[in-house]
Amino acid sequence: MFDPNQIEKKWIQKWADGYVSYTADPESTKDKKYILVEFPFPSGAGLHVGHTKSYMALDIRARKYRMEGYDVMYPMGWDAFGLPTELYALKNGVHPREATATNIARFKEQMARLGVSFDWSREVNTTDPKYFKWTQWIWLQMFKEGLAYQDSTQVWWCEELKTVLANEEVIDGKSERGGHPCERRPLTQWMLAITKYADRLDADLDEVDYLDVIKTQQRNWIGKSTGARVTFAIQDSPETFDIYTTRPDTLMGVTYMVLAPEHELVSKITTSEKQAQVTEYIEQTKKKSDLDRQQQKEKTGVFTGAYAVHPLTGESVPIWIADYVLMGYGTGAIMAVPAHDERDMEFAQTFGLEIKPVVDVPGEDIGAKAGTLINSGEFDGLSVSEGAKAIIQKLSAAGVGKEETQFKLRDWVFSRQRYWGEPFPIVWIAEDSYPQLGDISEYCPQEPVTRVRDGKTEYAVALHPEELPLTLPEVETLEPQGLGEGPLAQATDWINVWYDLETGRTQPQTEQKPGETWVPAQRETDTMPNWAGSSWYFLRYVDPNNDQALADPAKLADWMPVDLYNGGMEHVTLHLLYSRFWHKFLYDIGVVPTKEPYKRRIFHGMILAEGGVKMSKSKGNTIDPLEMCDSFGADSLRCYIMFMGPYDEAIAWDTNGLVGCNRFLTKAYHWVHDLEQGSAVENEADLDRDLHALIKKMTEDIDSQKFNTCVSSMMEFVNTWQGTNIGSERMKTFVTLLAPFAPHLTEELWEVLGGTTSVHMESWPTYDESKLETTEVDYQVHVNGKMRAMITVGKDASEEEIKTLSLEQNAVTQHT
Ligand code: ANZ
Repeated sequence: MFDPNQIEKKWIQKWADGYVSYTADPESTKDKKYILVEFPFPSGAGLHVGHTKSYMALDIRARKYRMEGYDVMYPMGWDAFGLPTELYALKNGVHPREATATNIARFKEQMARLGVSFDWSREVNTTDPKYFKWTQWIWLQMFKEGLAYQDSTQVWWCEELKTVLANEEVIDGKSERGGHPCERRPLTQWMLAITKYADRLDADLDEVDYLDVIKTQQRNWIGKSTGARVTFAIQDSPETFDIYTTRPDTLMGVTYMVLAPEHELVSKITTSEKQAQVTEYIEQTKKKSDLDRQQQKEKTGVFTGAYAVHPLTGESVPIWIADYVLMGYGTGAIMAVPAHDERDMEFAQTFGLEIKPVVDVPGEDIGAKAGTLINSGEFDGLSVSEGAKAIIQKLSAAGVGKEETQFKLRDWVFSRQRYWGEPFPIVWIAEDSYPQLGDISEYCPQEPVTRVRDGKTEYAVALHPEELPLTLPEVETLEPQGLGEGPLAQATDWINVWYDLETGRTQPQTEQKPGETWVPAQRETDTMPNWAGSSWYFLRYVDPNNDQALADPAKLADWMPVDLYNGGMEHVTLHLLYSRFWHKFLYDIGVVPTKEPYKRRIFHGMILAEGGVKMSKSKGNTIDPLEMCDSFGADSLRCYIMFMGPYDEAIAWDTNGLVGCNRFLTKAYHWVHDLEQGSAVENEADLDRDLHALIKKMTEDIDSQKFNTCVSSMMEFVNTWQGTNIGSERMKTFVTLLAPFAPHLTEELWEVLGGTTSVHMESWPTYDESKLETTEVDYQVHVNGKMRAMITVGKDASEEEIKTLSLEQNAVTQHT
């Protein structure tokens, strides 16, 4: 009887005892393949079925590469800092470190049940000080190069809770905890200047092999656009303001202007009778995030009472404020062309503003960038692109406009007012100490980073590299401390240190001042966001225990770039972009050998609940992969998850399908065990053709993630040939093909077939092209237009032979 649990238990134990090794061999001269799957956040909920899909799929790829003779690295680790652990710890009164350790242990135990060939010798954990030492080190290099700076950004603030909240903690403007009202407030934070890399992050996408949808996501997020900056004067005022437009060709269709409510000009130009309304509107805007503002269908706004002067016609154009214009993009001000922009159209219709068409667009789409200019005076008759050129030329001659490239990408808000993250490896020192810094300028960026505390300017200075890792202090409570400071603000003994201006070393202030060159300093109480540790983890797998460098350059040269990277569709924008940015920075400072971290990036489609809806705990429709392993075996689960459908599509769970895969493996099990008793194969050529076709199909389809067709082809082969004695050599070939999909069962079958070493160390079968050729042909025999019989003849049969055979058929003779 096929008992998957017993077989799987047996092989898990044998593997643990060293029967097979998945450790990438540092000494190997074989060609290398680096297969990477996103490392999980070890949540309290344990492994879910979505995780298993990608681990299993890339496991199949890793196993096949090994069988093809590559030295394969397929590592795993833990993305373990972050808000969910902190909130969980807060709720349950445990330390986040403990919660993390427990969850990792659980995840690891669960993963061991899936038959995935991870190289555990390379395990990394972002919360391990030996790891985050290097996260801090990388940030420090960015700080010194001037890429880390401080700026004020809008954050969610909850007055009731006296704390900053993360986006995830605010739902419809209310705090998730307690449902208190929240509003946007400015807060000074650490930023990373990713925009300095915007152009390269866009352009270098040409050099990588990502799925098209992924490249598009990256490009959209970076949002490179070309257009013009145009300066508008304000009537009866010395003030001017700039707008950014991607459609300079529509300049003659401008009927009103809009400033973002936060625009600095608003307070200067608003007329006294409009003041109250404008102030009220600005207050309302504070309650909305940028995303809300972009997505809302209804347009709102207020007239400021002021007018701008059209730069070409001199006409006066009313200036409004409206929240659909964002402060963070372009110049925070627009020229509105309702005839050719949907948002402007909605706004103009709401407030009864003029709509003036200036492009004769060819179709229905008013915003189409095509057609000829109309109602545009001297520009009439020009195409939109000629029009744009001519208008920019005219503006530029008058000194009020020029061509401009813009990116949607914003600098990265890189601090959190939270506990469970990496501390920043700097200290703040007061301005009176700063002039003495001359000789340690290597600890400061050229452009110093400053903040103002108690009316005094303070300077951020780097810690000496040997001060790393800077670990987290113990704190009384994880509750935020109010006024925008995180839980670290309580750790005064940790915060207040002596800083040596000569060496960048620190000593706690609880000890005596160590010497002349030591000045009082404060540690930073913000921590890094969860994205930090995941922005470079793939580099650490290459050399996880190195304490001299984040990884040995020779090893990086051996392994980088990652050959194949898989993750969820939800990570193909931010995580992918952030890690590409860090990698490019590390390339620029000579730490990594390649411009791009990943050669190929793919994603897996979601597994939906039965009925095609999203799985969620609250709906109680989740599938526990471990339960499925217990009931059907990990091998059946693996085959089923691969069999469900195209890898990148979202597909609904169906337990019947899992039962079917279990049946397939049961058949294979019995066939191998009863091979000798099987009936003789009648036509060897047919058998070989099927077997070699299967090898070819699987060789090609695994490489292109068509795992579902691999499983169905194997099923077809078993259905056709089971019960026959195909001979042990051919059976060994079949078992080898099945091995990446059903790693436990195939070990067992391999043993039954006489194998004494692991099937996973066998070579991947190759097919013989000549065996694929069909040796026989089927013909229909028709008599007076009706098909009466089928005959099979050798493919080289002569016409005469075919005729003779046809006439021998009973069904044929009866009708002639
Ligand atoms: C006039 C115009 C006419 C526009 C037209 C579009 C169509 P993308 O392509 O996304 O870069 N815009 C500029 N700054 C903005 C801001 N801070 N908030 C909201 N909208 C802003 O979009 C650029 C276009 O979005 C710009 O071109 C501007 O509207 C608007 F037929 O100017 B356009």
